[in-house]
Amino acid sequence: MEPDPTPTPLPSDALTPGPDGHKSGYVALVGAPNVGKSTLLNRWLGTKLSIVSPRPSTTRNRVLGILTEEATEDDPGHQLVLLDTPGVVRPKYKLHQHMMRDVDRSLGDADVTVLMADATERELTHDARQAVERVQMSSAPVLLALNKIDKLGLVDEALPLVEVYTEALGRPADAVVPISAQHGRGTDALLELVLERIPLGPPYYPADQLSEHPERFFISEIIREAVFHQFRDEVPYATQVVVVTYEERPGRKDFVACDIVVERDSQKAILIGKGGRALKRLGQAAREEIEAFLGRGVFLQLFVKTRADWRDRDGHLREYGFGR
Ligand SMILES: Nc1nc2c(ncn2[C@@H]2O[C@H](COP(=O)(O)OP(=O)(O)OP(=O)(O)O)[C@@H](O)[C@H]2O)c(=O)[nH]1
Ligand SMILES: [Mg+2]
Repeated sequence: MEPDPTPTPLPSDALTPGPDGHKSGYVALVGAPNVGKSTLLNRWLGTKLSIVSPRPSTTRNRVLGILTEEATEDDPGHQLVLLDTPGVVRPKYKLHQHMMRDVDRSLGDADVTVLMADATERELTHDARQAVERVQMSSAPVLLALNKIDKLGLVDEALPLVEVYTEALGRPADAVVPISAQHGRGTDALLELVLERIPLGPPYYPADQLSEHPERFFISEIIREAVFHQFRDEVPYATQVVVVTYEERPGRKDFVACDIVVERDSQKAILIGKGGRALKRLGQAAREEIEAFLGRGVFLQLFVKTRADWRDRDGHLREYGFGR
């Protein structure tokens, strides 16, 4: 049997409206690859929802996380729908075009945009400039988050970068906040500034809902993350993971079978490794993460397949969920 996907949002009138003063809205996290968008999403949610790796272009979809603060006597409560997005790049493959569509879609939905930058940089990289250009097309307030300040001796070292961004944006950001998403510095202050700009409104989702993607999505992402950590060069970029079977079995571990798709037989050989050892190690690492995420035991089966140039083939991209 197919486990139920996480429920989709209820129409807001099906939910009890929040008391006066309740706020709700969408927050897009946008920026060049590797600046720490997914790390910030996870930090704010207090849980690992979006995959993270030291290499650029890890995130390939918009990843939605729901941050709910229920009303109390002193606080009317709020619900922020956080949208982690793929790092902005100049599209090289059709896959990238789909990724950039997710960025623009998120910017279109945003009540507030958090434009993230790497505070250790002194000028705009090409990708960062592209990110600014996309952000300029949205009318939402823009908060500039200078991330990775833990790598700076003094926060002031990031000041020249603020000027660079002001010039590129054509105006000052609504606020500039130095943060360390990894260590949790400045992230509460940034959240407060976001919340100040979120409109009044009822919650969109039930209070206990964390996301709206099906469990299958997170399973494939966890395996992709493990590939990013275990393999180098082009392999992680040429890899897509498809959950082929997902069965809950009463009294037994869940059964999950996945295809790991790569573009060339040489990449397939690398993923499998001598005597299947690399694939075994990958399966072990991914299974542990999946079990921690699902909170139950999993029997994981991985198959490696070659689909030439899937990143540029419409049929394959559709099959893997891009372009819907
Ligand atoms: N030192 C330091 N490293 C950070 C911080 N935030 C994120 N990182 C690291 O930066 C790398 C990229 O982080 P991600 O969160 O995957 O970045 P991203 O912006 O989502 O990247 P893409 O999905 O590729 O666009 C990872 O190795 C993180 O651990 C930070 O505040 N300080
Ligand atoms: Mg990311």
